[in-house]
Amino acid sequence: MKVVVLTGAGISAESGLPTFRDADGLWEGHDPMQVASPEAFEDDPDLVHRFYDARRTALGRVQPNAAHQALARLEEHLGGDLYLVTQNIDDLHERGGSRRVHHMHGRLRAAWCTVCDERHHWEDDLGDRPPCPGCGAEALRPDVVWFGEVPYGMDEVQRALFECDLFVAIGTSGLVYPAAAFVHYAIGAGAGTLELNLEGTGGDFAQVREGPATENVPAWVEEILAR
Ligand code: BV8
Repeated sequence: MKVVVLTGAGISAESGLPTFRDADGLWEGHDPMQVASPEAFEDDPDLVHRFYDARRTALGRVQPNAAHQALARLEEHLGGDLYLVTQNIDDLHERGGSRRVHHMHGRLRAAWCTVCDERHHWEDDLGDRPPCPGCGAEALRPDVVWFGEVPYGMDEVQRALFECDLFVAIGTSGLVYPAAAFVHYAIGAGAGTLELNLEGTGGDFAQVREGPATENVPAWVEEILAR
């Protein structure tokens, strides 16, 4: 059985990382377009660096949770029949044991040089304009996909969706495209669809299970492993 799993901020919420839209969410006080768009970076790079430097620091203080760890067990069991794509820029899937994770919106612990186009693993701040380790230019930006930018590896994602038998969305509000359209690609491919979320988002899923990810995801994975 070929399975595609899409995750969003909700899977990392119980690790202590705020989501975007929940009450005290990341967008609280920030208009997303003010901190997550190339125009914003052009207008006020200090504000944008402060936003991502703070998230990179917070990421250093949290650990993966039972939902991340359960998906790593599912990868062990399904091997290449599992395609895990995340909107999250945190590295909790990898720290939870998943080896193949596609970050369609980029990574917080990576810096991208806008002069030599190289990407570098990065755990420190970028606000103080450190030089690019490759070319020395002070032109590093967070390696994240901002609004209006093309998500990474969409061809590979679309191929996985067209070939899957089951599509599962975990902890995502389904408000940001193209990720929000994946369920429709899967339905178009004749696949089953399942949503695991704190509360249903009203999307076109055949099955919805409400509740915290750290309960619903391990329970669902145990069912697949027991088949
Ligand atoms: C693009 C990186 C062209 C940075 C992010 C069509 C219609 C309308 C608009 C558009 C459209 N197509 C494009 C657009 C424009 C735009 C868009 O979608 N705008 C929205 C606002 C309407 N999209 C773009 O600009 C995209 N680019 O389209 O390029 C293109 C497209 C395809 C092919 C070629 C070219 C780029 C979008 C990427 C922007 N970057 N992140 C950063 O992280 O700072 S988006 C960012 O917001 C996240 O990555 C994520 O994608 C989104 C947040 O959503 P979620 O992860 O779902 O989080 P949220 O807080 O909303 O929800 C959390 C959910 O979890 C809730 O449902 C909650 O109930 C649940 N939950 C909470 N706790 C728990 C839980 N569930 C379980 N357990 C818990 N404990």
